[in-house]
Amino acid sequence: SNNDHNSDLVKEASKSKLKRPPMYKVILNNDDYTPMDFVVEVLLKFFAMDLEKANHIMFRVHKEGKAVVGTYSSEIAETKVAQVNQYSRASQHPLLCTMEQE
Ligand code: TYC
Repeated sequence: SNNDHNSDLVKEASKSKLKRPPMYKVILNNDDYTPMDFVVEVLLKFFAMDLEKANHIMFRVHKEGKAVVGTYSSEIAETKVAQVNQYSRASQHPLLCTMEQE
């Protein structure tokens, strides 16, 4: 329609200014060694979940191999990944947190 053409032109004219920043999924990965209680502790400590949600996400990772725990800007996602991996290594667990662009 005419109006669709108009909004395409408006979008085209303002492409570089109005593009939203990329968002990143923060992912928790399963392993055979990290205790379930530690994973729940991490989800409570770094992702502001309640105990019920933390248990649900932990079991999803355990059964399916990985799960998205949150979606953030690049800066926040990088900080979450670094915090979780540093805390896990300091606690001598192999728990791995990663990120990928949405
Ligand atoms: N698979 C682990 C176990 O059986 C538990 C676990 C869950 C580990 C989630 C990592 O991200 C993880 N102890």
